[in-house]
Amino acid sequence: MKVVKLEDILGTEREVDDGNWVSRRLILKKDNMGYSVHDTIIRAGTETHIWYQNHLESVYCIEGEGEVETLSDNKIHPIKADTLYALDEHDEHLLRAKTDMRMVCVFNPPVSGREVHDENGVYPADLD
Ligand code: 9YT
Repeated sequence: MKVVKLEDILGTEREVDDGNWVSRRLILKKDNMGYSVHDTIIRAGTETHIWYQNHLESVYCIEGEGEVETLSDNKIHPIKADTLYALDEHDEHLLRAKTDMRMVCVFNPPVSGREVHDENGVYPADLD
């Protein structure tokens, strides 16, 4: 069994800062769980274009407030603490944070930790 503490991964390669967000990867592909688990802070006042064409993601907001706009229908989905959104159709979206938002994110397939969003907000498929 594994126990992972956030305090032990801060400042390591498992902490990835993209400017709009900082993601602490608690579980990655190399942990062989079949998914990855991230504790991500979305910074207040940011808007991020995201389109995970190669991944499914569930995002559970545990602190803060913002919204997701799905670009297929331009619907605005208010997100605050205790709300989960699931990108079950690889939904292209804009994530806007009104305050800092703390999100627990689960990715299937798991991310390796080396992905960065490309210009379309996409992570590449299945890096090792
Ligand atoms: C909520 C979301 O998708 N934020 C972007 C970062 C992503 N969660 C990650 O790589 O940890």
